[in-house]
Amino acid sequence: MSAFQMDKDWLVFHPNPSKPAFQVPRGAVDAHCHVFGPGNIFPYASQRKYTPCDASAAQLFALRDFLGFERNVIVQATCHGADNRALVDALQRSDGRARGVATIESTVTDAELDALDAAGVRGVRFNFVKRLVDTVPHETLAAIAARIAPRGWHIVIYFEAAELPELYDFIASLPTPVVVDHMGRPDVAKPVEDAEFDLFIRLMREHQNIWSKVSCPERLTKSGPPNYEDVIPFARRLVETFPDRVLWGTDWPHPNLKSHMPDDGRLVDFIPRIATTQELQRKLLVDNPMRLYWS
Ligand code: 0GY
Repeated sequence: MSAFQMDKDWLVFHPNPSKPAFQVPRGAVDAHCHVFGPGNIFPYASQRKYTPCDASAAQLFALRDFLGFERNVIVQATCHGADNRALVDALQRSDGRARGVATIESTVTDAELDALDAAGVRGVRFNFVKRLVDTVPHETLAAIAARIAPRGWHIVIYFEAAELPELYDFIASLPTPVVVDHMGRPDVAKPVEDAEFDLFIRLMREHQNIWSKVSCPERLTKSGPPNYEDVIPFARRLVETFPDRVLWGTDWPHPNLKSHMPDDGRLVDFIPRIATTQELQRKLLVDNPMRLYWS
């Protein structure tokens, strides 16, 4: 029994996903997923914008094994604010098979950063999605970036495509590798050659330190499951233009989806449709995440 009541319209992750038809390459990394609570051990943050269902490290690792993945990158979810205890606990239970991306405040001490690093944290997340977080000034984020850069950590950024023009210079100024969540959330109703997505392509072309997750067809689609046809051209364009700077993740347990809950097995079957050769698949699932998180 959780100490928290999940939101009334919360969709719980799929209870029994299907076995993927696509066999991921040996050593594959699910490079975007979360743990939630459990709330009776790791309480949700008071400033959270949603209350999820619990989704434990044990459940995440069971899904990892079921889908055929070897490793996870666990990204701190906004419902835990800057309290990274659930994340750290999951990393410590992973036997070195998970790395983490934390949320930190500018008041964080060096000793706290050391402890996060020892647990397996390799990056911090800057979130600009207004329904998820309160705004943090760019100067504060720049100060955090300066603190983590010497450690060899990187920055994961979450924003929506309409915000990119005003964030462009800030993102371009960051001194570390930068990983953009979910392709910068393009509006997939627009053509893949639209000026909006072109701007994101330009950002990556002009800045070799910027990477993209080609994740979340279930979040971006307007045509819907199970095929997510409308998302394919966007993801393929990134995979084929920047094969060495793309990552893929399930986004389990899929926070804040309202239209449907994906079958995680079918999400894995999406991979060969966006990375159409074995070489592209190996880079996306193994070489790129290993370079960023395990070297
Ligand atoms: C995602 C997407 C979402 C939520 C979060 O940390 C979070 O709360 O990332 C979202 O609601 O779009 O990547 O999990």
